[in-house]
Amino acid sequence: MRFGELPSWAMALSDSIHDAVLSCSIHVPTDLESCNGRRNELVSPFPSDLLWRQPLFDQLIANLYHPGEGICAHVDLMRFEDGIAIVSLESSCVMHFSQVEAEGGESSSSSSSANRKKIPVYLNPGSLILMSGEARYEWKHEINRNPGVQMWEGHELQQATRTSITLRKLR
Ligand code: AKG
Repeated sequence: MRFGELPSWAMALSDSIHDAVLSCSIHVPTDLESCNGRRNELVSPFPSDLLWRQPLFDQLIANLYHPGEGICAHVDLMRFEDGIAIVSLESSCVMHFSQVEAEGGESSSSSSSANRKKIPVYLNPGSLILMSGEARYEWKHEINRNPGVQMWEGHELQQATRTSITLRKLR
């Protein structure tokens, strides 16, 4: 984990992320619940006010996962600003997103949390996840790599050692 001035390789990675965001817009569903629906909107993957802040990131964590290891569902700490990037390396995996429960709302019952929909996102080596706004604050992310077979669209994922680099900005 590093805070403050990032090592030169991480600065280079941060520059690449900046350039990648500048050069692309993506189609996103207007409603995350309907990922397979047709209602799409063309947007930049990172709001421009975040993209041009200085520095773009000043904190990094590198996580190393052995086969069978993942990370439980969480929203990143509020000590970090909006706008988080995760680069996924070495092994494919599936990251799931699930909506944060409303306090005291209908989702406080155990049956509704069991039924809460999880949105799977396939990450191959080199994938970049950008989280901002609703995705950063209102959705939890997790990687469940239980020992055993992991499937994606009918194909078995070969679990190997996986490394991720998460870049964030301290408040
Ligand atoms: C974290 O470090 O908070 C993460 O969510 C890392 C996720 C990943 O390994 O892709």
